[in-house]
Amino acid sequence: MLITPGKLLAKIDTPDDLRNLSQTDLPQVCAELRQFIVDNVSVYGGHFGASLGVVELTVALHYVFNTPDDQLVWDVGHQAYGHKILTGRRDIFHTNRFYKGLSGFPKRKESPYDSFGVGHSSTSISAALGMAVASQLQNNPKRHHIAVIGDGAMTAGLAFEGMNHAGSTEADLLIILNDNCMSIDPNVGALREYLTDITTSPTYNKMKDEVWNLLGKMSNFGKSAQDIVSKIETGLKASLMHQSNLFESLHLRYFGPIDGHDIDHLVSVMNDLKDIPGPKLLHCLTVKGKGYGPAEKDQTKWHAPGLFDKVTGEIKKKVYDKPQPPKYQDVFGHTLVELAEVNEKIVGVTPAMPSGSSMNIMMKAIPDRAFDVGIAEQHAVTFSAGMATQGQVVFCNIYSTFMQRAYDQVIHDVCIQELPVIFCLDRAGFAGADGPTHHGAYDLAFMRCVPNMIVASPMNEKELRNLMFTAQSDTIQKGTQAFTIRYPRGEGVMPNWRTPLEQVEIGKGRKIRDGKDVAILTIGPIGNYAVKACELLETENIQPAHYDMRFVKPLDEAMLHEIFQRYDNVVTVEDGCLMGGFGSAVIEFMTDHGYVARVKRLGIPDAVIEHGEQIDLHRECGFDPQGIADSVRELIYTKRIVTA
Ligand SMILES: Cc1ncc(C[n+]2csc(CCOP(=O)(O)OP(=O)(O)O)c2C)c(N)n1
Repeated sequence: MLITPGKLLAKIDTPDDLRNLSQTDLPQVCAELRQFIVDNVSVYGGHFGASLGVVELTVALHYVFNTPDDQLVWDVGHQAYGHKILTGRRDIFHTNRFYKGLSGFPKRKESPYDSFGVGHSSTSISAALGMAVASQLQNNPKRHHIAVIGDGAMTAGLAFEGMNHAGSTEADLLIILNDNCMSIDPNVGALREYLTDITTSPTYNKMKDEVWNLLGKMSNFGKSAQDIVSKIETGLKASLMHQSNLFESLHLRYFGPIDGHDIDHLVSVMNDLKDIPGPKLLHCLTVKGKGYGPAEKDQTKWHAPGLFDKVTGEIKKKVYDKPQPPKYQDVFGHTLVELAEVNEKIVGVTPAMPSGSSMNIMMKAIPDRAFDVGIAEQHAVTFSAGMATQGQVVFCNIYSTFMQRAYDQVIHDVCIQELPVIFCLDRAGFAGADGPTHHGAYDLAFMRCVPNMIVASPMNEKELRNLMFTAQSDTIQKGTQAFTIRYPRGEGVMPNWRTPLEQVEIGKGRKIRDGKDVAILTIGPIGNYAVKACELLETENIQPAHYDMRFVKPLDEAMLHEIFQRYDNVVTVEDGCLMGGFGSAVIEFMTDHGYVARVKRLGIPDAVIEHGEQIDLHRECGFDPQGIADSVRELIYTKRIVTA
């Protein structure tokens, strides 16, 4: 179903077309853009509320600035649908997030208007500052550089690192703080309180009006922008602002807060700011989900709602005639509460993903022992380490991809200090439609090489529960090792998943089936594909054995001895990078113990794998059930190369 754009939007093929319109047309453009996003996302899915909230900002930015020469960097990028639609991708927008279609995030390869690839938060200030400094070095003083960052993304250390540096430069950098008081869940922490204070403080608002009056006079009297700015600084902002405005203290000129939905005002303010040199911040107040009632009301649910009926606002849910397996994240959330009710030392930590990780279940059930620390993965890990030093049993849940940010903390603050923090890595393996910025491809490789770290992945819900149960037990908590449990996005395989909790022996795998022609070794839920592959192969009279190794570290050495003594053909399967991952660990074992076998490793190759349904990506990489079966056949039927 093709979505028809409104009259004005239909004529905007590039921002030049937008810039050729009269300013009085812009409210209409905004209305049509908003409608186009609603029409598309309701039918094809994707992120929703964030893009609706920045419609006016998007139109104003492309109207005022000379994109793509001026560099516009979106933080996270989940709010950039309007930007994509205005920058030549309107007619293929229905492919957004589909396999081989448009990326759900700005991506440098996709368009010259996507000045920086994003997906992880809080990169925009550093990236735009880098661009601004490069423009200075290249003697290009006319180019503008704009970072659009949400109040959620602003909570990360990286954003502050960028501002700290920016404030010491004369770079032409405009930071637009898109303040909607929301992360995916309600934003948390002292910064949020601070932003609310500025927004509601009569002193600030009076000052803001005076600042804008002066800026208004700038054009009337034709004074140079620099003069005006220094007047503002000395006259109005000097004492109070410098002392108490966070951004001013970092030497960023602070403007706002202004209504981020008033397109006329946005255009005139941005035009004024173009003439003000140096690093500056414009604080815009917006509403996530703006213009679509249900999304304004329940902003977390409408962050990425799935398909919905745009007229009734009803989110479409698949209907099944029998009970379905739960999502792994929900098994985590419920099991955590079950464990925490018995073990009072248990605490939960999430960096800004209460609903995404289902930590919200514990936040609701036992609020004083579950912490959302904001988008701050590094802090989440070190904070967990700190609690572990005091004997708390910490479940720190971080998406595999976001854990990449906290690697030093894992090594330095947890493992070197022998602290038994439990890391639950959600969205491990291919993340699906979110694409390469979100794939949890590297965790097995980067976790297994760290000393004092156990690395496991459950093949199903029961295994996840048992691993969690084991990790919080005294066996682990009185020891010196951290414990990583990684599991994927989406549903498991067991509708009846509330199984009794049982201790798992560390480093012990499970033989799923015996065989004679080949041994298939798997780690995690991808093992369920191997089960299907074995069924396929059996019909062809091939007898595969299947081992769910359960632990990548420590490996089940007894099991591996058995495997290499009995099988000449071995296939390893992992939903993770081949380099340094599970298959590599198996080969290391093989050579270390002098075994010789033909080993085929299946997993994610040394390439950026784009977005798509998980199964499409598994197929692309050759480890869907068919791909596993193909590899087994190839291994068995290809003649062994014997060197003399
Ligand atoms: C490093 C990192 N951690 C977590 C996320 C997951 N995430 C995506 S959007 C988002 C909320 C961002 O909030 P904000 O910046 O205020 O933007 P809004 O959605 O409110 O427009 C989060 C936590 C991420 N993209 N990157």
